[in-house]
Amino acid sequence: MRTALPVPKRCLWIALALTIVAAPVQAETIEVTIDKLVFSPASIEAKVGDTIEWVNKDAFAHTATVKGGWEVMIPPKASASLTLKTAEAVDYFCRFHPNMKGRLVVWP
Ligand SMILES: [Cu+2]
Repeated sequence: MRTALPVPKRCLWIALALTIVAAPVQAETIEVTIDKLVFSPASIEAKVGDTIEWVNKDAFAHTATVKGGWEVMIPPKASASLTLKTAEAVDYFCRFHPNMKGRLVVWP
């Protein structure tokens, strides 16, 4: 009966190193543009630790507001960001223009 050839230890270390390099756990910044009273994209998915950046191209202020939750004020012609700390699925809106709606799903 034959036995499997032993894999040299060095190969295992190289394989391990490649795995670490190939799959970095890295926070991302996800951009949401606000233009003419519309969040774009309207629906986004992210992970805990990621940052959402809202870029307001309009000449007036908006907010990203979650009822009973967080609120981010986005000044005119400026941007504002929020780093996600909780896994949740929420609908948000602008408190000044309630027809402006967005959805955010945050994965753990
Ligand atoms: Cu608004």
